[in-house]
Amino acid sequence: MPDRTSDIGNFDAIIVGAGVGGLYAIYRLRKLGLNVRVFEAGDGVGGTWYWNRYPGCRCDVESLEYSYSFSDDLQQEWHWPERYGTQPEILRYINHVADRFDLRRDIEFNTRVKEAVFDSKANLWTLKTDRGHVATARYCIMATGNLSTPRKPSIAGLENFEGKWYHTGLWPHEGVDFAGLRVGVIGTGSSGVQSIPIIARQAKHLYVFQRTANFSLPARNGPMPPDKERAHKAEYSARRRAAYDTPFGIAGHPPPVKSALQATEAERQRAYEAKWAEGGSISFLYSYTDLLVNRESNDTASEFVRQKIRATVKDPKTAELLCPNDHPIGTKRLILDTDYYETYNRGNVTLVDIRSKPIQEITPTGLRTADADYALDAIVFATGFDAMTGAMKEIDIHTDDGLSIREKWEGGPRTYLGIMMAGFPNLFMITGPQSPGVKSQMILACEQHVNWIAACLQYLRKRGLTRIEAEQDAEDSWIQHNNDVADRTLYPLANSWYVGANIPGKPRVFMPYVGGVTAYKKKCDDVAAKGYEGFRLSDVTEEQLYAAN
Ligand code: N01
Repeated sequence: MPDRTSDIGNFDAIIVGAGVGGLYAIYRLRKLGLNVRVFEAGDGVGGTWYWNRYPGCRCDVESLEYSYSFSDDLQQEWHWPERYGTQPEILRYINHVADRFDLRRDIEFNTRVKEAVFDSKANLWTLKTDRGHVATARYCIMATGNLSTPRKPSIAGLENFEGKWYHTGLWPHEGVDFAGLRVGVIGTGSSGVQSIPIIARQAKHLYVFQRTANFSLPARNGPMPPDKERAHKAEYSARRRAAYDTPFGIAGHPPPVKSALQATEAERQRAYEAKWAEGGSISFLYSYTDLLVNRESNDTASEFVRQKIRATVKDPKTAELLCPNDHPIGTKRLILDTDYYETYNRGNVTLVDIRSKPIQEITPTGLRTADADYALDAIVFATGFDAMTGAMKEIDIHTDDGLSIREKWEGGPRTYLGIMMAGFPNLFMITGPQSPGVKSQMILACEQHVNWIAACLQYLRKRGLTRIEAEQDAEDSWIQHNNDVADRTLYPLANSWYVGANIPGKPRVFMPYVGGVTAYKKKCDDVAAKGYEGFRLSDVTEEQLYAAN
């Protein structure tokens, strides 16, 4: 373990992050015969599933879909015990993948990359870590994740709090026992909504501090039916291929055929009831063709869910506070829950509206809002992440001519395809901003990017080329296209992390690509087929000669 600067050598590629994307990148790049090294901040693999160990943490995409497709043996032999994987199950699966494909030997754990600098003459990236490593590589692949920079709000007084506090995204590995405690949960996004029912069952009293109500649907989780698993596995390859022909990268949901406004009120109720009973967010949003593009259509679905909340939560005042009214359903990540709304019928749970009565400070013994004091033994921040750009900006990424990511992205992220950026040669991102990653099945998104990058590196090698860089024009038009597509939808109406609204001061820019997985993959494939259209490919020695003359 280096305790001062130590040069650990030169690699063909350095990968930052050993989550789902980073691990698959090791596998693919090794197959090309490349010499890779990975730096990972945690002491284990898994990325988001390594850090988010809060009670109730579970994937909102079904297990048979949310898994790697690159090895048929792997997908056939792995058994998912439930419809939706729990965090421990998914982490066990990722660890299994790391072992089965012998991926750990290239990973440097407990090591956070602090700086990455590109030397344009040597055509090399140099990375420095918090443990003093210095390593160089021709290619650098950022597999740093989209929801990997936890953020808690700066609330005065936290340092004097005598109880314990936690962030859902940085949960203690040994777990937390809330039995007998007065607990406050701040935040009602996916993490809050998943953890609240579990914490409520343990705590003496739970106070939920809600600023904005979110839409949540029942997950209808349950044991995996053996016949479903068998049938799915029998046609796994076809299903994986079919997933690329869907907007969200998830197969098995027949696409809707008409507008919500073409259906009668009674028809709509029947359709929404069926989806509500079935569980799942994609199927619900797939009820009609226009729920995410037409406000009037969306209102019918939003109101259906509000009625469900009113019918579930016994106290009418609490029910009304839980009814989202500031954004169309689906324009923020649609949450899947188990017993979330039911939890507010418990005697030991209180919903506190901090929109009308904001938190003023944390006191040594609890939390003070504009109109009351709450005595608390523990506080849980379920307050989210500096999403999509946070992890990249935490690393000082720059080139030797002075261009830095922090400056380039000052007004919001700028990328070509969410894979590369003009001005940063040989620097790839896995599921970067302006790609559909977070709006799709993440493992499929990671595999698609890694496959694209691997094919690109192979293409370069075959032609004796050593440098690839996005062209400025291509980047500008991709961003314009992203914005045009987003502006045709209802997404920008929500104050979501998709637009950075949860981080004070973050520029309001719509970051994910919402044109759908099918269109996006086609674009990536076309770009490659046209010899990497929109990228400048070169042999650095030619550039050096050019520069020298
Ligand atoms: O974070 P969030 P998350 N004072 O940003 C509130 C994925 N994920 O960790 O809406 C008071 O969604 C904030 O309020 P507001 C999934 O993609 C997936 O829950 O800003 N409250 C909001 O209620 C998800 O979307 C899974 O007004 C403050 C909450 O904190 C993404 O991760 C599970 C506040 C933050 O919600 C992020 O989810 C978990 C403040 N100063 C996560 N600041 C599954 O697969 C923020 N809040 C199921």
